[in-house]
Amino acid sequence: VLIVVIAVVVGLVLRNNTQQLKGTFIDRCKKFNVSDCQKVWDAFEQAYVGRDPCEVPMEAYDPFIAAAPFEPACNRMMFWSKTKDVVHEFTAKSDCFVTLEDTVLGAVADGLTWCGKKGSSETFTTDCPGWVDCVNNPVRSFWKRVSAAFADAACGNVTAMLNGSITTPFSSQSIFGSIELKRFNSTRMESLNVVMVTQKNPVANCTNASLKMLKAELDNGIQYYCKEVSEAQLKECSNNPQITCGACW
Ligand code: N1C
Repeated sequence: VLIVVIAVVVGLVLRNNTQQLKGTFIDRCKKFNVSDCQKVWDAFEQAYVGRDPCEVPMEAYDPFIAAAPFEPACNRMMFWSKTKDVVHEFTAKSDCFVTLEDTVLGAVADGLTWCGKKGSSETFTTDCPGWVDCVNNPVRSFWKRVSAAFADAACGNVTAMLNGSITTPFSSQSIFGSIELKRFNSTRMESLNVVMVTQKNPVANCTNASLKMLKAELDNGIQYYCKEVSEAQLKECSNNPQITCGACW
């Protein structure tokens, strides 16, 4: 028994970064009933392994997009900017809305950090470039590429949650502003419904100047709406799934 225990402990210690990240990735992938998660992992890994971690463009993830099965959920797609926690607290409790992280495309990597190194076949999870250290880092390029795929699929009435507690709820430099909004297409989409999430003393509402830029960037033919919803109201809705889907705002 002791020998087995020692062997297991040594095995765990030797388990390297590649295997840890891969384990998490594959476990999450399997929750989506994907038939070949190894294939999805291989496509993901080839984007950055053996490369300089500042030289991974978003196109490097094209094979990953091709390998990961993804079906759009018309009228239920939820985009967001600077509201990650609020959005997920809200969507976790019901199946009314689907964020990118609720699909296999986003779920496999949510909250993770990874990169490769020139001349190595390993995946590293520490000492990787941060979001702003260089533009073409593996994590940032990943989110750009999967966000583009998610937005390309946007159909029907689409929702976006923005943060009414900051002075500029819409930023053209965010992934929402620079990638997703630009790919919304009026042949598939009816409307964009902005939900401005406010706290007790809102800093911004639907009349905020930054929203003019959003409207200007929106494809002609897509209806634009904006509604202010308090965080308290959102909480109430998510605790009451019947009203969450249809009549929360
Ligand atoms: O730059 P943002 O917001 O506008 O990006 C949010 C936008 C959403 O609509 C998502 O579809 O882009 C997509 N997206 C994610 O799904 C996602 N999950 C985790 C973008 N970024 C995502 N992250 C991490 O959040 C990412 O690693 C980066 O650090 C933030 C970007 O969030 P933001 O600036 O609030």
